[in-house]
Amino acid sequence: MPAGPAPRIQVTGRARAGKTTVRHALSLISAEETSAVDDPGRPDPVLDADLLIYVLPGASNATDRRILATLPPDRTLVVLNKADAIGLRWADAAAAAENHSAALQLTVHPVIATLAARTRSGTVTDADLRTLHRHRDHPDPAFTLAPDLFTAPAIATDTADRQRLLARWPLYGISCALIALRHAPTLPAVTLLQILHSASGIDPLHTDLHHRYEQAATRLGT
Ligand SMILES: Nc1nc2c(ncn2[C@@H]2O[C@H](COP(=O)(O)OP(=O)(O)OP(=O)(O)O)[C@@H](O)[C@H]2O)c(=O)[nH]1
Ligand SMILES: [Mg+2]
Repeated sequence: MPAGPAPRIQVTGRARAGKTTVRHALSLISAEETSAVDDPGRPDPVLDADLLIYVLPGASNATDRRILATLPPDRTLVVLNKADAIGLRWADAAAAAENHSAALQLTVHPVIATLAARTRSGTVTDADLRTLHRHRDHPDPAFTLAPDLFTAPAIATDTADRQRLLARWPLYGISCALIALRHAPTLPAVTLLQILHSASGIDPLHTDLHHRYEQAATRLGT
């Protein structure tokens, strides 16, 4: 490791973009979450850290583009968060991230921070697995489109189990797990957890962050 102070990291973006969730998903205990860049009552936060993580909530607007244009490209990572809400499948989120990368001239990583925050600290329990298996061959594909459809009492008698599952896992993760178990019913819990972790998109972001962190540390140490 290079000598010198540890690089400072700021996590920024609009209100409710997912700054806190992204920070947890990356286990960035020491990173600072700034005030929202679109808070009308406050001046823009001072973005002067060694490394900046800019969180977009599934889309960018004029405020995002205005701020991003002022940030140093070599110190800025852009997260296209809430990728589960972009289009119908992961490919749609990946395409949206590529479009944002081209428009912003910055690398943009599609991520589902809520799922990544769960997979990094959680486990798939036996109870989770039992509930998932019970619904793995559910005939109605719309079942996992909305929380109230997933927990509808009319579906089966295990409403409380489905509510418990939904309290533990974001709906996108449940949907991925059901598809995985439908194709491979004998999947063990640890493998299912790995699949969900991969599905969150967090690993490429984490790798890029690690790389940028090393570069920032080198800059500080020299
Ligand atoms: N669908 C979806 N929702 C998400 C995701 N990440 C965060 N959210 C939700 O977005 C809302 C805001 O998340 P936070 O992490 O609190 O966002 P924030 O930018 O820290 O919000 P403020 O600090 O209040 O500005 C919460 O309801 C999260 O559960 C995601 O990947 N997908
Ligand atoms: Mg927050």
